[in-house]
Amino acid sequence: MKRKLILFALLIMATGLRAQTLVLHHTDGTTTNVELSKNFRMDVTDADYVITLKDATFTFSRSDISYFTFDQKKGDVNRDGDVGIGDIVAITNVMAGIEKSERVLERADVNEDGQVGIGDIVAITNIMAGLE
Ligand SMILES: [Ca+2]
Ligand SMILES: [Ca+2]
Repeated sequence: MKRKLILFALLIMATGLRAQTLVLHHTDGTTTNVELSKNFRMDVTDADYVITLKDATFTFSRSDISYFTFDQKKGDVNRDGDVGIGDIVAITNVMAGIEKSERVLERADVNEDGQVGIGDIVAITNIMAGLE
């Protein structure tokens, strides 16, 4: 069992940085979401932020942007962009003490009760079932 969990942990480490959403907060209070691919770059020119993805380029005027944040789907513990079985495995790894990263621990507390436990797995299954 433990060996299996370690393999899962390695798999999660390999895929954990995949999909993420960059949220651009405009000076007028609106936001734009850009789904980032694994390899993206952002260039800052005198006038613009230029975000280059695998198959697209976005240009935003620097004077229109207040700040950036990264958005994260509730329950997407392993940050692959979806809520699924991999997130349950990630929570199990936290519960087993295999995963100790602060940031993963934070994301693993899906029901926000301050602990990582069976309640978070229930929360994930509820999200998967469309109940939450
Ligand atoms: Ca996930
Ligand atoms: Ca919890």
